[in-house]
Amino acid sequence: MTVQTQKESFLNFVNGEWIASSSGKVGASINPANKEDIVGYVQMSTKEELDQAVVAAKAAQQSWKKLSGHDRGTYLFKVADILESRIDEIAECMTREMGKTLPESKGETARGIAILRYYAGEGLRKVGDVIPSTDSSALMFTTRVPLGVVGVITPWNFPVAIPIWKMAPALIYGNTVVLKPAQDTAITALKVVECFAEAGLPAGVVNVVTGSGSVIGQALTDNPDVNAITFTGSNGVGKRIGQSVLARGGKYQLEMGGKNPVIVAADANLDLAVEATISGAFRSTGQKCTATSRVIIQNEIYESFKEKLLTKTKEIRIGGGMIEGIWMGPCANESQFNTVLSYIEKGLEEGANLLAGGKQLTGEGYDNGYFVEPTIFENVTSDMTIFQEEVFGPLISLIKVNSLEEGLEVANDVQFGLSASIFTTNIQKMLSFINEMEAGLVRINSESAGVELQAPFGGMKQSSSHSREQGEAAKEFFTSIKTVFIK
Ligand code: TAP
Repeated sequence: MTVQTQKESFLNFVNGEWIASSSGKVGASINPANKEDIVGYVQMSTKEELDQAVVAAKAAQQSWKKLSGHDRGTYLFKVADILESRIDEIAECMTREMGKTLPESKGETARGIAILRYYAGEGLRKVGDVIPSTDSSALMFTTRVPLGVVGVITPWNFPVAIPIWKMAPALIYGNTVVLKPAQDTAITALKVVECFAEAGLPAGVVNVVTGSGSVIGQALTDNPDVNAITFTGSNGVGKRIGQSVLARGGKYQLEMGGKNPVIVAADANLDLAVEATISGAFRSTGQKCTATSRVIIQNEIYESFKEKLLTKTKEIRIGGGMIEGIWMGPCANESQFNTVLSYIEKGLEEGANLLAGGKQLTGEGYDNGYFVEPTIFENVTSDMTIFQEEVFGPLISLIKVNSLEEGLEVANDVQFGLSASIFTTNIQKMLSFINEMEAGLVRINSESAGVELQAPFGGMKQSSSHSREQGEAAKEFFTSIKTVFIK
């Protein structure tokens, strides 16, 4: 994001008002499919504005927590309706800011609407249990109370769904929110907050402050009045946030990277496995934390799988996400684009064999954007960088194995454990995979990417702070349990 001084820009939302930053500086949000297209400008805010937002959220929480779950849910239903009425506009903004194709952006926005409705309904569901006391004349039960002010720090890859899947549960359980969205897709996130504003939530309940992670994200993390931080993003940033919040006694939740494997067993339906590998690896240009990045194939079917995969990969239509029929867009920003190219370089240097792609796309429709070919390596070993590190781009590694046991060993031989899938028709292999795979999400005969909003989501190992988001699991993070004893 380039910093400039510009008056016409999107504003912060603090204490129910849209305000400019005192810095007088704004950052331009650039379309990664066409660098000449500036989507708009957002505030490069200072710590001062962030602190104001926290003060507003803290004050508003006192009355917000006193509303019934039903009443808070009524607001969320309203936000969902407003977002639904703006789905085309917000999806277009997302495609321009982030690069994913328009159908994907619409799908993500529809998902945001469904999440809002799911948590609106949570306002009427149970929040505790009756536990038998040893004292027969007493009543003992648990209830749940809000944490207070929740700081929400989000990445650029799902600029509608991730802020919503954090804010909606935070709000329904009686917390107030200060959102710090990724600068690269801040306009899309601001449009989501406009929906909350239009729904008439009381001032201070939802606030958003844009600016760089190192200034605004850090200030949110360090503010002692922020009772909890929920973060999705890279491992490096996540771990630093966790340490800071822990040091001041706050609660935190970190959802971070993945290096997700797909195992293709000898008995797999190969057409299904190929289709799911391509979708898991290259949709959203590989920029999903659950994207497939390692494909582990039993040797009996290695050559036929590879041939089918290469044929299908050649059919992928790449271009600007607004163009009809385009299946894969650009990398979301310049830094991601350079990262992907440097991992390709690393793969070649370390001796992997390039089977497809490997280059920046050039020519008409490509020269102004961050387009990289879908890239496939083979002869990749576990000591190579592209085997171990998250690329977050359209790059996969093929690895040949002799058995399912070896496949599982290879699949688990990384520091991450977010999602994994297997293609097999054998129930015994499915069960071994379910039992042995070290991942928070295991999928059978389905791509590694894919999360349902009513089910818990999160990773093992270095992929998360071992908490879960979404579905009922969100209650664990966004509330505290209070045990009540009445005599
Ligand atoms: P990050 O660079 O970690 O950024 C994530 C957020 O943290 C952004 O809002 C960023 O702000 C902010 N931030 C940066 N430095 C900060 C600091 N010192 N203190 C507080 N906040 C700070 O990640 P990204 O590049 O946006 O996203 C890609 C990564 O997210 C990938 O590694 C991917 O695996 C991960 N991801 C994980 C999941 C799940 S659910 N596990 C889902 C999606 C993405 P600015 O961008 O404005 O600087």
